[in-house]
Amino acid sequence: MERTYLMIKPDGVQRNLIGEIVSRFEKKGFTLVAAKLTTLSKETAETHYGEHKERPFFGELVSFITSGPVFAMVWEGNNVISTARTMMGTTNPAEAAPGTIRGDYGVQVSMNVIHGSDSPESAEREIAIFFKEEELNTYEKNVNKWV
Ligand code: DAT
Ligand code: MG
Repeated sequence: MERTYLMIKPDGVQRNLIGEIVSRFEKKGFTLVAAKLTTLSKETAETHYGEHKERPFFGELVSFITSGPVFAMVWEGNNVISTARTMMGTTNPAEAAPGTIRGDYGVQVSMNVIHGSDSPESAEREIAIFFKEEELNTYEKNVNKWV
């Protein structure tokens, strides 16, 4: 069973999309393992987005992601890392397919509503940045055998 780190960015929080986005992953059948509304420090944001530190948009990215609360979540399920990325849509919302979260709600590449881990390695790293082990709820649902 796989886990991923998903984060509704400040634009998604302020546009009242938390419920809508959580609902999509619930309805898909994935299991919520942990969630909290939190405001990132500059240090946490720079660690989380460390792979992009040489990119020209890094400063803008860090300043945006620390500009207001984010909704940090861990979700569990079969193949949840790549399925969540598919449900999110491509990075640039202008090109993201209708029906995806970014395709339905995003407009600008720098404010694209949601973050999702892109590999098992990044999921493990990102979950550890945002949650302590004891905050991760492990529980069984029979439905996990069906979806
Ligand atoms: P993703 O969030 O789809 O994994 P990424 O890891 O390539 O995309 O980039 C991280 C975030 O950085 C992305 O969600 C939004 C921002 N970003 C990416 N490319 C950008 C660009 N060309 N201009 C401004 N912001 C950008
Ligand atoms: Mg990424």
